[in-house]
Amino acid sequence: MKKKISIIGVPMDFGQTRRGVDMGPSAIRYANAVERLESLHYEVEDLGDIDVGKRASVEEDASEKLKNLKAAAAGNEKLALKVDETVKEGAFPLILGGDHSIAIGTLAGVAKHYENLGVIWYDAHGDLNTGETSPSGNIHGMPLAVSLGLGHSTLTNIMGYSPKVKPENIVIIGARCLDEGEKDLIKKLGIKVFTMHEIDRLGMTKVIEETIQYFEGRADGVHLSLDLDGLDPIDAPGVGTPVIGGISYRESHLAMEMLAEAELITSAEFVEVNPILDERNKTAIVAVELMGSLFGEKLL
Ligand code: 4U7
Ligand code: MN
Ligand code: MN
Ligand code: MN
Repeated sequence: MKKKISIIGVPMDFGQTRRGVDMGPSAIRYANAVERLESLHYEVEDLGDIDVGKRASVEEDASEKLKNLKAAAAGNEKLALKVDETVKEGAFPLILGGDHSIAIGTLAGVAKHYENLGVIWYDAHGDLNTGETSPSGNIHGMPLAVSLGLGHSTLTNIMGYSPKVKPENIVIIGARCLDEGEKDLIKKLGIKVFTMHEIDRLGMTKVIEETIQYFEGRADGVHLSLDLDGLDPIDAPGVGTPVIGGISYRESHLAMEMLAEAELITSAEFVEVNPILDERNKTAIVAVELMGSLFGEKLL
């Protein structure tokens, strides 16, 4: 019997300023996520959406550099508890975003179950900013730093422990837009990054082979945090912070298929799908197709 998959929607848009990403979970469900996974003979339970509460008041927002800090923290606390429950139950947590700030809650809920949780950060960005380095104050640019224990304590202390992940257990894939502070942090902590340069140069096959090898004997579980803006905006236009020159649809499929074959991934999230910015739900459809590959779908 295949492992049960528990789907958790997180209609969060507090981590950035463009509206619409809160509808990401609906768009992904509308693209038949549940049916797709069921067709692969998984037992799928859709737990519905986390109630992320209300956006911060204008006053609260103005008093803090991190935009919507309290609201984002509260939503992530709830998400963390729900994710924790699903892991305890022995199910595979599959989280649908929502902006990428939700990785704070996902990782808080997952990481306490592992000694050495590995993280694949599939993204155009590093999401390694803190209040000090962030050019925008948007929390969706901070979740990886927060999970390393860096940044505002309201975020780093979610679920009452910190850090959630160790720098040597992280692999970033697809980076092509890094802020200066993020570059410094990557160098200082020695975080493994496959930028677009390495993907072009080595090819996705080698990148994923090296990633799998890297986690062998190092991680006792691996979380995949897939920001749809890791893909090229031609293939995934419905995202708030698109960056040209990204990973192709085919390369992404290959990556997911190889991860499925290696049976490496123990939890996953698909984030930053914004149906208002999308073209006929294309980005949500791509997300669901990649989910299919990640869970072992094959043509023949
Ligand atoms: B995403 C940015 F300045 N680095 O911090 C920032 F370029 O979750 C973008 O990866 C963050 O989509 C993008 O605001 C966050 C910016
Ligand atoms: Mn991104
Ligand atoms: Mn991101
Ligand atoms: Mn984005």
